[in-house]
Amino acid sequence: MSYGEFEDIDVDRLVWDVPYRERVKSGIEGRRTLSRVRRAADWLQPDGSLSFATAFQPIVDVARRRIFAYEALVRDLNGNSIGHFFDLLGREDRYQFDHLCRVQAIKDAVRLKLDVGLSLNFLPNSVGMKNCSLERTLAFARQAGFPSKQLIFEISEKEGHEDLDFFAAYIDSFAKHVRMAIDDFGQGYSGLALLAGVQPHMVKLDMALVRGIHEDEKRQAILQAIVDLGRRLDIDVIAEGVETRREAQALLSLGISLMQGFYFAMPAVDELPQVCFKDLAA
Ligand SMILES: [Ca+2]
Repeated sequence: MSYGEFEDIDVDRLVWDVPYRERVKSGIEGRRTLSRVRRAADWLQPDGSLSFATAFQPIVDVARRRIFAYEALVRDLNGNSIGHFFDLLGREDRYQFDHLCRVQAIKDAVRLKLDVGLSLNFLPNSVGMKNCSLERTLAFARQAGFPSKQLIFEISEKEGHEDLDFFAAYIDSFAKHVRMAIDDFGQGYSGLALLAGVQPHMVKLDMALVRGIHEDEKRQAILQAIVDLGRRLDIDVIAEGVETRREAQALLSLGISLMQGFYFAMPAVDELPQVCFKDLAA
């Protein structure tokens, strides 16, 4: 592989040792970072230390008063979201970086002795890509000694599917081996069409459907229908973006027990945030 104008970069400098926010201010810096992503991907085995961080946010089972899983979120070293960084990357690099984030999350989960579910995001169009597919993430988990039964893959609905039939078939076959969730449900590209074609284990309701649910009868009716659908299809429903006790109470009364959001815990870098259950809505 040729790295063109970046050939002269010292491999040791590939370690992302300064917050890359500083480096991606301009397009040129973005391209430089992009190249580092590509090279770091090649260089990752067995232990490339990258300076982005994994933040963990609990997904809580309110009725059972336990933590169901932790979603791994990628953050810079100051704990800030780096969603904008994906936009700076070209197609292949974006999926490579997405894969790197999952690899880092698994490493961190092993180190932090995470013993519940680990929910990992992936961009849907990475499924057929050779070096950043789900298989590769799963293989890394096995290699790292992280049990695949603890893994949950969240399929983002924020990106359109290039081939929905292929995607649905891929997801369906994969769901026989690892738990799958449709992420951002209600916001994204294919929603019900995707749900008609696959059998995920869970759907994660987009926060736009959840926000202010306690005072919005129309959205209550929509969520009730999704909960009923989930029961019929044996799909768990998770509510994201829960920020207040009243939202949590309303969701619980709709039959949604799995919740995630600031009301329960902020995402935290390098630790597994705990939840104080006595303060919850149940
Ligand atoms: Ca997610």
